[in-house]
Amino acid sequence: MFNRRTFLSSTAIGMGSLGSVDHLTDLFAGFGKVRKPVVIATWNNRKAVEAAWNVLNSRGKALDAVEAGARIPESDPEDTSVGYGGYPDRDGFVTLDACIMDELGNAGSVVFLEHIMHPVSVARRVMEKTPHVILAGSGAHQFAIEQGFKEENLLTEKAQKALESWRIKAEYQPKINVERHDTIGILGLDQFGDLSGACTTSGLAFKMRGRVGDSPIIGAGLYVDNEIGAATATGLGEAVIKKVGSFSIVEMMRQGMHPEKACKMAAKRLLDIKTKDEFQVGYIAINKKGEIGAFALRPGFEAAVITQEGFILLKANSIL
Ligand code: SD4
Repeated sequence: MFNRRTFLSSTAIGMGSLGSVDHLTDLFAGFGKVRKPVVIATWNNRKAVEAAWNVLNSRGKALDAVEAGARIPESDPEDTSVGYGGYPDRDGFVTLDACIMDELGNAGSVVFLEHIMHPVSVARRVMEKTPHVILAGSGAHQFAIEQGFKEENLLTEKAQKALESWRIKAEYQPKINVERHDTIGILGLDQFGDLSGACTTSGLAFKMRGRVGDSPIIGAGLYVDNEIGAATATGLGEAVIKKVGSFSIVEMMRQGMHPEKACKMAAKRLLDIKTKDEFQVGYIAINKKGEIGAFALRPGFEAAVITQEGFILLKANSIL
C-alpha cells in the first residue's frame, strides 16, 4: 500500500513529489471520491504534465491543459519523437501527426503535416474552426498558414545525423523502447470534472514517406468520452490502429473496468498480431473518478502523472 509519508522534496512547480510508483492500483485504493484535477502523459514527459498542471491548477479547462502540455515536447529539439527535432522519414522529411478531443466529444486531427512546429494546436483549430475532423498533408499545411502558424524548418542537425547513420544499413525495424519513444499522449481531468486529451508525434523514425501512425487517428491513438473516461497510446502505431486501442480501453471502462485493468486487457489483445518484429505499445487511461492506469506490452513503459499530491513517474506493468 502506498504510504503518504514517502513524499519527497518539492519540485520545480512547488509540489510534493511521490517519486516512482510500481503499483498504481494500490496508490489509488481507498479513494472513493473523485480525484481532480489530474493529468497523465505517456513516458517521462514531466515538463509537459507540469505545463498542463499549471493550467488545471489555475481553474483552467482540461482542453487548454492538454494542449499546453503537448506543446512542450513539440518545441523541444531534444525530443526526437515529436515536433521540432523529431526524426525524419527515410527521405529526410519531418512529417507530423496530432489530434485532440474535448469534453463535448469534438475531435480535430492533422496527419502528414510538414514545417509547422505545433500540430496539436493546428488540430485544435481543425476541431474548432472547420466542419471536418482530419486535414492531411498540403491541405493541413495551407490551413495552418491561413490560421497564422509560422512555417519552420523542423529538421535539426542531430536528426539529420541520425538519418545519415541509419542510411548506412537502411534497415527498418520497429525496435522496442530504443527510439527514445517520447511521443506524447496526454489526458486531463479538470476541476469541473471534464476530460480532454491530445496526442502528438513525428511518428516512427525513418518511416516510409507518407506513412501515418495511430497518434492522429481518433479511437486508435486517442479517445475521450466525457461520460466514461479517456485513453491514449504510444508505440508501434500499426499495432494500435489494428486493435483500435484507445477506443477499446474506453469501452472496457464503460463496462466498469478500472483504467489499469482496461489498459492491461487492451495490451493483451496485441499478442495476436502476427509480426516477426518485436514491438512495443504502451497505453494510459483515466476515468471520470480520476482513477488512472497504464500498461504496456513489454517492460520499460512509464507515465508521468500529477495530482494534488504531486508528481509521480509511474512504472507500468507489462504483459510480456
Ligand atoms: C506512431 N505511435 O507513429 C507513434 C509512435 C510513437 O513513441 O508512439 N513513438 O506509430
